[in-house]
Amino acid sequence: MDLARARKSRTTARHGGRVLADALVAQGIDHVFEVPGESFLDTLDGLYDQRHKLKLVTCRFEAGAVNMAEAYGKLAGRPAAAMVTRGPGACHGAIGVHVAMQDSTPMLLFVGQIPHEDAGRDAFQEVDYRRMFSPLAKWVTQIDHAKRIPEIVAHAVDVATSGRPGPVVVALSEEMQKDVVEVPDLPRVPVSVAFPDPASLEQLAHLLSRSKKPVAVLGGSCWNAQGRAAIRQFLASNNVPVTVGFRRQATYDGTLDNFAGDLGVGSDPGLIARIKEADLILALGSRLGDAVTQGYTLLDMVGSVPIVQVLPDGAEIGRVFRPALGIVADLNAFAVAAAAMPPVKGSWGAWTQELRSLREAQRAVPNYQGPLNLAAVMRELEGMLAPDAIVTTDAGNFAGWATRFLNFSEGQRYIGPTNGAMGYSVPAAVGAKIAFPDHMVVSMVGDGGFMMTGQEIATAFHHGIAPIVLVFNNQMYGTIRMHQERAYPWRVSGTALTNPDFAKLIEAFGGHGEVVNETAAFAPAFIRAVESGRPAVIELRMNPEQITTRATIADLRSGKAPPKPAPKPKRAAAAQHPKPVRAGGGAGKKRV
Ligand SMILES: Cc1ncc(C[n+]2csc(CCOP(=O)(O)OP(=O)(O)O)c2C)c(N)n1
Ligand SMILES: [Mg+2]
Repeated sequence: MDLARARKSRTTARHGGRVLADALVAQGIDHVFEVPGESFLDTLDGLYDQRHKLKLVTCRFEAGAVNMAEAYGKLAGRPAAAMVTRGPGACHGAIGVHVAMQDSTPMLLFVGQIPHEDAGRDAFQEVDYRRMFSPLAKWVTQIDHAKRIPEIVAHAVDVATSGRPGPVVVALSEEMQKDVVEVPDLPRVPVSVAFPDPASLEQLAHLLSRSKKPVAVLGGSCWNAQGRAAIRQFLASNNVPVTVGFRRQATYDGTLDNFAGDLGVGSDPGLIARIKEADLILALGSRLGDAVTQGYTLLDMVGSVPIVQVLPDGAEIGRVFRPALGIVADLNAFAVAAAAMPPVKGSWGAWTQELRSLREAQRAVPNYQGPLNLAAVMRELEGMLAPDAIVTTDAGNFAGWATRFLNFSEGQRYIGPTNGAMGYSVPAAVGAKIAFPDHMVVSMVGDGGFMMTGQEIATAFHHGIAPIVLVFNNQMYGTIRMHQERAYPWRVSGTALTNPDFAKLIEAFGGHGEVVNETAAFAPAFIRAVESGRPAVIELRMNPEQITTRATIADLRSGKAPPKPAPKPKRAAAAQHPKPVRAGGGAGKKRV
C-alpha cells in the first residue's frame, strides 16, 4: 500500500484481529504458517477476510510452521509470518526463532497471549514472552491495544529486515484482538539499502592488489539473483578462490573454476590447511562464525592475516576476528558495486588452481564399501536437479554427502539450519514448495531428523504440493555416534534407532515411496518420484559403518582396543531393515 492510498483509506471500525490481518497485507506479508489456538481466533477471523491476498498455511506442529516461515524468509529475502498459540505453542515454535536468529533470516512470529486481566497469576498457558524469547529473537514485543497494531507490525517488519535480518516475536494480548477500533493502516516505508562507500572499495582493491593468496568466504542471508550474479562477476573476473560458509553452499556456483569448496562441519582438511596459508580473507556476508572458522581456530584474532569483512550491520563486523577493513553494506548492493570495479591484475592464478584441484579431488567418487555409493548418488542427483531447484537440508552427518560431492549452479538454492537444528529440512521443503510451487524442491534429511518433523508432509498433501524427500537411513543418530566413537569407542549408548519403513509411511499418506539399496537404483527411483507428481519419500539405505564421507566406525575405533569384557557382537545392520524392495530399472537418467 502506498502513502497516498493509506492517507485516503477510510478507517472503518474493525476488530483487532482484522486490523492485524490488514496490517500484515499492508506490510507486504503474503504467507502465514500456523497451528491454531483459541488465543488468536479473532486474528484467524481477520485472516479469513484477507484470504485472497495472504496465504494461510495450516501446519501440524509449531516447529514445522516456524521453520516453514524461516525457509520462506531465506528464499524470498523478506519475511513470512508464523502464528502459534500461547505457552505450549510458543515452546514448540521456539526452535524456528533460534534458526532465524543464527541464520540472519527475517521472520515474524505471532504468539497468542492470555487475557490481560489474568496476567501474573500463572494462568492457563501463561508465559512472559519478552523474557522467554529475549535471548532468541532480535526483538520481542506485545500488542496490548488494538490501535497500536499497524504501528507495531510496521516496526516489526522494519526490525526483522534491517541491518542483520532476524526474527521478531510479537505476542497478541487476547482481548485486544477483540477490541473494535478505528485506526488507519500504515504503508510500507521504502528504505534504501546501504551501499559501500567508494573509498572502502578502493581500499579493498588495494588490499587485493597486494595479495598473493586471497580467499573469499561467502556467507550471509538474503542474497538475491542480481546479487548472486554480481558477486560471481566480481570473484570470477578477479579469479579469487571462493569458499562458502556452513550451509551456505549454493551462495556460489560450484561449477565455476574458482570454487574451492565449503568451510563448515566435516570440511576438507586440505582446504582448511590452505586457508591458514591465505594472505587475505574476503569475508563477504560471512560472520566468520564458529562452524566456518573451525571453532574459531582458522584465523587469529589480532588480524595477522588481513580480513575484509562485508556485512549489513556494523555491530557484527569484527565481532571475533578484527578485520583490516570493515564495510557496512547490503550484500547485494556490495556485490553490484564490487562487480563494477575493474578487475585487479592479480598473480594468484596458480593458487586458485591449486584450491580448485583440491575441490575436484574431494569430489572424485571413492570406492566405498557396500552396494549404495552415496557419493555416486550425489553426482547422479546433480545431473537431475532442475536448474532452479531448491534443496533443503537438516542437521546430521548425512549432509556431508551433499556438501562434498554435489555442486550447485547459480540458479539453484540450498538452505539449511546453520544453528544445527534437526527437524528443519522437511518443513523447510514444504514451506518452499508452497511458496514457490513451480520449483523442484528436494529435502535431504537423516532418519533421525525425518522422524522429528517428517509429519509435516501432511501439510504438503493438504496444500496439493509435491516435494521430494531423500531420507538417509543409517538407523542411528549418526553424528552423535561419531562423536561417541571418538570419545568412548565401542560403547554405543543412546544413539541407535529403530525406524519404520519410510516408503510405506509416505504411501499411507497417499504419496510415492521408493527404497534404494544400490547406486544404480537411485536415478530411476528419483525420476519415478518426480513423475508421480505426489509428495515422495526416497529412502536411501546406507551402509551404517560409513559414518562420514571420510571415515568408517572402524576408523574411529582404530588403535583403541575394545573394552573388556568384549562387547556383544553388533547386530547385523541389514537384519534391522525390512526386506529390501527392489527398485525397478527402466527409466534412464534424465534431467527433470
Ligand atoms: C533438535 C536437535 N536435537 C538434537 C541435536 C543433536 N544432534 C545433532 S546431529 C544428531 C543426529 C542426527 O541424526 P540423523 O538425522 O539420523 O542424521 P545422521 O547424523 O545419522 O546422518 C543429533 C541428535 C540437534 N542438533 N538438534
Ligand atoms: Mg541417521
